[in-house]
Parts: sequence; C-alpha cells; structure tokens
Amino acid sequence: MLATDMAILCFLHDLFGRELADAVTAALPGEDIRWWPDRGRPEDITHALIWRPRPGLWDGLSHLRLVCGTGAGVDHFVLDPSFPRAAKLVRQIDAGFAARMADYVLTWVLFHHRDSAHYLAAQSAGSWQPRAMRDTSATTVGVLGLGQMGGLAADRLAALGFRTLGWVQRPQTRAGVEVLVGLDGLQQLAREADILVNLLPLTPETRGILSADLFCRLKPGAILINVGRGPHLVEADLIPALDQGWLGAAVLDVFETEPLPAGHRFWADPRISITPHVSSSASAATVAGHFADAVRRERAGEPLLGLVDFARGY
Ligand code: OXD
Repeated sequence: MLATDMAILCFLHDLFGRELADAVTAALPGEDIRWWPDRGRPEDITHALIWRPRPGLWDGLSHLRLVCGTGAGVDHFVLDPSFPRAAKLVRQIDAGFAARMADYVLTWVLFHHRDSAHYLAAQSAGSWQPRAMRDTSATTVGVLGLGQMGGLAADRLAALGFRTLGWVQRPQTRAGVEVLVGLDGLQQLAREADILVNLLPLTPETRGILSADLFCRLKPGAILINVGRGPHLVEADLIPALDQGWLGAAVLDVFETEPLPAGHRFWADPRISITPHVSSSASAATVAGHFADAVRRERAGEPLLGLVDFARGY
C-alpha cells in the first residue's frame, strides 16, 4: 500500500468537543483524516483513534494496523468479537489522566472519612450533630487494581496517611501500600477495608466482582467507590447490600447502562452518590499527542507505548 493510501479514522466522544478534533488535525498535519461516520473507502484506513466501537465501525477495514483508544480502559475493544485482531491496540497512558483519577478517589475517600454525608443531612434537618473525628491512619482504604490508575490513587492515599491495601493479580512492591493477591488477599481486603475503591480493568475474570458474595464479607457499613466499569458491579446486589448494612454508602461513576436510565433505582437512593462517568479523562492535547506518536512509531516499526496484551485483556 502506498503512503498516500493511508488514511486515519477518528471517532471521538462528544465530551471532547471540537478541541480534540482540532488537536488531532494539528498533531497529524497533511494526513488524510476521516471523521466517523464518513469513512470513505474503508480499505484506505490504516490507523484509527476511537472512543468506543459502534456497529459497523470495523466493517471493511481490511488494512487497519493500529487502533488507539481515547481512554485508559480498553474492555470495549478487547471484549468486542468484531475487533480486527490483526491491528495493534494502544490505550492512553498519561500521568495527568491518572492524577485526575486520583483526585476523584481522594475527593470521595475524604468525603466519607470526614463524615460529610452525615453533615449534609444534618444541615438539611437544621440539626447540630458533631461526631468524633479520626486521623486518616484510622481509616483503611482497599484499592482493587494497582495499575496506572489504581497505583497512583493508592500512593496518594498512603501519602495522606490512610492505611492503604491494594489487591492485584501479580505481586508487586509499592512503598506505603500493603499489597495483597489471590482470593485470600481479596477476602482480607474485604474484612479490613472501611472504604473499597474499584479500579480494576474489566475482563471476564473481574466482571461482577462487586457482588453480594464480596459485600457480605465487608466490614459492616463499608463504603464502595466504583470507578472501574459498570459491569464490575452486580447492580441488583447493591441496594440489598445497603439495606443489610454490609455497605454504608456507594459512590458510582460507571454503570451497566450509560447514561444511567431515568427512573433507575440508584438515582433516588440517598445512600448512593452518582457522577456521570467523569472520574477522569486525558486532556485533548495528550490524546492527540499520544495518537500521533503511536502512528509515527507504528510506521517506523518502533515499540508502541501502552500496547494492549489481548491475552491479559488490558
Ligand atoms: C476510560 C474511560 O477508559 O474514560 O478512560 O472510561
């Protein structure tokens, strides 16, 4: 194929607006960039920057060599049976992306550590109800997943003085974080954590990990923060776990169906805090820069940064 036949396909999230499209155009000057759904001749497309696959997106892309996701999670590619496996897949690997995620996690951990839900409710009732304060070292936070996102969140929690447990598939050493592995490790984390933060990648093994089976082993009244993926949580198990007192509250940024449908039971439950999948994203400039670098590396046959291992699933 001649270099002139090489075209780039982009399908971006509305949240980025024009900013990302402009940044991609500026980062790849002179390239034939096509914007979904206007793919032109699909066989011209060799590189793609994609938010989420859409039905028909991959059809006819017989020369596709590289796909770059705009997010850190790549489950929607890896678990998509129609993904063209001959193409390499890279994900975002940006320190700023992980830092924004850590900010989100710290915000809600501190919110619960400082009993903020209690004080907001007390204010609504016009009632002065002080509670005893605790040092951060008296609160144990368990982080599921110590990858790019979970690792930084755990480091920052530990730096604030929280006792921090991290659960991973493969053992690792992390200053300030007690690293746990395997089923025993998960059960220890469940027994000891006051606040449970999920930052695992979504794979067939982790789907549904946040279920009644885990919740019933938690310290009574533990707080759940799910910033992984919606399908990590068995949604039907959440309200019963709150009713049982296994969980005291939940913070959810991701859902089985997004946007969370109007009338869903979670919306009206005061024990559940909801944000619309905004825990983190990379900046437009970073996504465009990473993509342009990946295109250049792929063409030059250089190692790709953020290359996804399909066997591992992330
Ligand atoms: C991501 C996301 O994967 O925003 O980064 O969901």
